[in-house]
Amino acid sequence: MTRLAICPGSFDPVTNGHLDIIQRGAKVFDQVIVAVFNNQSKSPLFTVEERVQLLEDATKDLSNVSVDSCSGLLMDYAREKNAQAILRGLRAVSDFEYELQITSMNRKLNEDVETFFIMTNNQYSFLSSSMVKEIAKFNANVSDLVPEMVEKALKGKYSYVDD
Ligand code: COD
Repeated sequence: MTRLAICPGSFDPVTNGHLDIIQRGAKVFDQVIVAVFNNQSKSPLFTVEERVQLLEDATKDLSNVSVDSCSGLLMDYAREKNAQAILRGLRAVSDFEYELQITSMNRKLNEDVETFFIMTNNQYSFLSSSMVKEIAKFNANVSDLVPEMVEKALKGKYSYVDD
């Protein structure tokens, strides 16, 4: 049986923290689908298409990882794909409550899909897409926080020029 995990998120934009989780998940599962959800409540900076493209570029060397976009319920998507697992990252205690809520709701919607958590690498425990956007807006260096394509895309969004 092929073990398929879905790694869902907003990925607005993908960071090295997300990639760490995706890479480690890809070592354990046969196949990983990174699913970009359009979470309107978060007022995204990047369109879903842009987020998918950045993720595709960032994961191009991982042969068992693919990227997709979806709307609707995660558990409906998991059922449609015949996935056995959901893959999420945990950074700090502050993530726990939110993750517990999502996981409990998802389990109520579909008992057959297990959620697996991967503890983030310490080096990325402070890293979030929102923080990256906030500092990129003020032209701070984000090169060790995000893949190169994302750094370029952020520069494009905030339209500042290199010195
Ligand atoms: N290190 C490690 N992991 C990280 C890091 C980091 N630095 N940063 C983020 N992560 C992890 C997050 O913990 C998460 O597991 C994943 O990476 C994606 O993060 P985000 O922030 O891009 O994604 P979220 O939390 O906005 O995703 C929310 C969902 C889209 C999964 C959620 O809203 C959802 O399931 N929506 C679909 C509707 C649905 O089914 N709702 C019912 C369940 S509530």
